Amino acid sequence: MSTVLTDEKIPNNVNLAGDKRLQRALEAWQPKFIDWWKDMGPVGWQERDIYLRTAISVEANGWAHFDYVKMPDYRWGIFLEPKDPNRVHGFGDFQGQPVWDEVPGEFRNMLRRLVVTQGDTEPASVEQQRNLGATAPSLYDLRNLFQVNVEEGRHLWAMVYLLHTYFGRDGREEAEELLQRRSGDSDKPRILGAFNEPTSHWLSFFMFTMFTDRDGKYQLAALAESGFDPLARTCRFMLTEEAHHMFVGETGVQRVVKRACELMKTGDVRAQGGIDLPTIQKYLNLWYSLSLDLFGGEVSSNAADAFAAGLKGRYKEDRYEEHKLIGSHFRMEVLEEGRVIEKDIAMRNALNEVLRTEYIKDCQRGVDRWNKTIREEGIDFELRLPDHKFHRQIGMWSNNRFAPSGEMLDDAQWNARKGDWLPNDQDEGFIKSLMQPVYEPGKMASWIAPPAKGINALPAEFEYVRL
Ligand code: BYC
Ligand code: FE
Ligand code: FE
Repeated sequence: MSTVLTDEKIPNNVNLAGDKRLQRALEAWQPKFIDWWKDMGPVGWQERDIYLRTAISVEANGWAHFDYVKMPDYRWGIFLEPKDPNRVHGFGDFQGQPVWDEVPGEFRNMLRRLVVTQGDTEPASVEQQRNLGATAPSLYDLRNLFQVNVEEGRHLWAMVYLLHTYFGRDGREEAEELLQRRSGDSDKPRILGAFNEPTSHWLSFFMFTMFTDRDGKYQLAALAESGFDPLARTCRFMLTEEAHHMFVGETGVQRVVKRACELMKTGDVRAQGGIDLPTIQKYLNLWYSLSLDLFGGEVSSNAADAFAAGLKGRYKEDRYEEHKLIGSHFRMEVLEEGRVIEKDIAMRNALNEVLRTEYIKDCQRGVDRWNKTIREEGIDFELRLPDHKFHRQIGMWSNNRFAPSGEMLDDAQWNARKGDWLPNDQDEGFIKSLMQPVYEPGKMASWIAPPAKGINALPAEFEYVRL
């Protein structure tokens, strides 16, 4: 089960060769994926050798292989964690019963919607990032961008495998549509809000991989609990790769912050070609709030239904004692008669908020590490996560205005202040003016500090992309 036949057209550990129909269907989808990759994937660089990691199995040590590869030749494969034959539903109405290897008819639509929504984000992010190769601050960063891109491509494969294998003709149609929607397109946009936002420069890229990929971590973790076993097994392996995406984001921002602090000691940060801390705070506010929206409404019957059906659990269900959640409540902020109050909400309906709350704690840990860097540089400044009600476009808070402090504002107050809290055209113009490519091995752009170490124990001046 865990052996990988890398000489197959589609590397996999699911014995694709043993199911000729499925193999043919996926081999028919493969050239469409490659066409999409060439049309909508990274602009330029497709013919270059990039030092990339490729998943070759699910063995804890040895799952990844590092070597130079041209991106269109990347071996996108299908890898599921090995099956545990004794696994039972860990939560919901079916708790304790054996997990499912087929899709139960009554939950088919709900499950398909979850798989399609998850799948849609993967190519969307590649589309959002496609132009960044023109302005990378170093070869190290350029390589990391492409690493993230090819792995999001593999995550798309993971969801397409589920669609083709378990959802028949509808699944095949959905798999086609995943290659047809386009990030930011007004006619056929990607499904979720944040995945239609432009990621037009590297500061946004780092914020995206810090905050938006972290939504990926939490959503994948919730789906990794699924009683639909193939979904759980595929998400578990995807999480292994996800860790690197968040590393790219967290350390990317940390290096920008470090550089800002260094430049503060010798004069005006912007004048010296750096990104000042207040501007970094604005992009933090933007991408954090966009990413909070990805958890859905605060009170959600969809979330309750998915939990009841055993399809989507909480972050690390094992940490909890009780897994049915009937009669329990979650205390949270709600909007009632125009006022923010605390209230007990039936737990199953509050599960989007429960997951978002875990996510917020994780984001805070990252921000704490950035603040540690600032302190170590001897600078008196603190980056902050804005309140969860700030700048929301989905859910209960989306019809009102809130300051980063959480204070409710009227439209006039909001309009007067929003340029202090979110990037304005000037900020965007300034950041873009800094985005000049640096493609000499080991060299860095003016606005970012070098990484603490290279990739795969290689030195920072390694030629991560061959010119
Ligand atoms: N934008 O009951 P509600 C990743 C819709 S990221 C637009 O409040 P629900 C990655 C919702 O669809 C992880 N629409 O929410 C990261 C529904 O529409 P319908 C991606 C939104 O359903 C970086 C209506 O509002 N994975 O992997 O409980 C790079 C009411 O919905 C949004 C998943 O999302 C939004 N933000 O929860 C690459 C996991 N939010 O049906 C990859 C699968 C809500 O009434 N998805 N709506 O037309 C889910 O679990 C759920 O669909 C959501 C929404 C958590 C997204
Ligand atoms: Fe992903
Ligand atoms: Fe990711």
